[in-house]
Amino acid sequence: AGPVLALVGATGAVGTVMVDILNGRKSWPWGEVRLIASPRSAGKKITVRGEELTVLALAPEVFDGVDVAMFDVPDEVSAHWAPIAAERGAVAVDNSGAFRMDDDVPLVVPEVNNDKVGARPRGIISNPNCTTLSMMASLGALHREFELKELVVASYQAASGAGQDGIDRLYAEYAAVAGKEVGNRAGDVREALAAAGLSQEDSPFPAPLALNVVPWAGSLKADGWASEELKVRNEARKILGIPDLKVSATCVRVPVVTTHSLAVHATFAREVTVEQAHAIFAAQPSIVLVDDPANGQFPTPADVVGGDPTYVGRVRQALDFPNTLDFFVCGDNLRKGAALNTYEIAETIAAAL
Ligand code: 11C
Repeated sequence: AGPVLALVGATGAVGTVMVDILNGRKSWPWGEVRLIASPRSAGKKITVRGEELTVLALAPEVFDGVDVAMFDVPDEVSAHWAPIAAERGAVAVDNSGAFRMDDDVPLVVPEVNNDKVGARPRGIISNPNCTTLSMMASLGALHREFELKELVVASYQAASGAGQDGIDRLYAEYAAVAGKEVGNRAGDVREALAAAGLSQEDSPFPAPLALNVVPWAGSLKADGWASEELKVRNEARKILGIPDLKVSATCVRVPVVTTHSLAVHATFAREVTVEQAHAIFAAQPSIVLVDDPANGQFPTPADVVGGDPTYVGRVRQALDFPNTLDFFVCGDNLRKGAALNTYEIAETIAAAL
């Protein structure tokens, strides 16, 4: 028959992309798939590889007989249910932030540290934050050759990082400003949104996102840092295995539906040329190098969304910083940034069963 795969959060923004990934996979090791969601979504029908499945309500018994349970749900749901799945014999692969920094939970990006999948004393493996993930394949590949020492990044994060609510809000804001000449006077975008009945308090973002950029993602932490910025720092250190990596991140939300981008400024122990970096990126199966600015060729979210690889371009040797590269990365935050990486971990586990 083959192992049993469960997907918890099957009806959410990431869960929906996960179903798409399951349907598109060429090789298929699984004998059974169980789709699981909150009682509110239970009973829905979703087709997986030609078979119509009924979404099951989250309950301890649904994990009986499951080999790998993928969780695409909020932190508090994972915190409660992933250990229950593990107790019932499944390996939980969790896309939330609930366990990522726990010493006894591996945090895995297959291109970088797939060797950590086997060491899972709690039966839980974490999937990184989508912003961190979008730059890991490129940084991991460079780190192997040149030893990463310092990392300064600015993110350009899509609305879907905030889930379906974020997508819905961005579309509603676009509709509210469409055809209007706003964005010329402080406050006029807010006024246009209010006139369309969109109150700021109801938004998942702390400021208008249409015709704007918002330097904030996540919750407020000590000394003015946003939780997202600290996740980038802490998760990058753990995945790359560089506990003292110097990291500084500024996370910014932009009016893009899906695909996170990052401007990366990375300093290495050894000199690295653009040609060397190009060769390293081009050799990675999960990276697409798009770097021909003379012909207007560089990665943009609109060209990348819906794809599995991460796209890298604008590779430059920093003029005033030794051993330092600047480059730009785009990755679909719902695919490699979330569902695809989780599924790749699940596949690795299945291969070893
Ligand atoms: C965002 N990266 O774009 C966040 C969403 O830790 O998994 C994912 C949060 C997380 O808002």
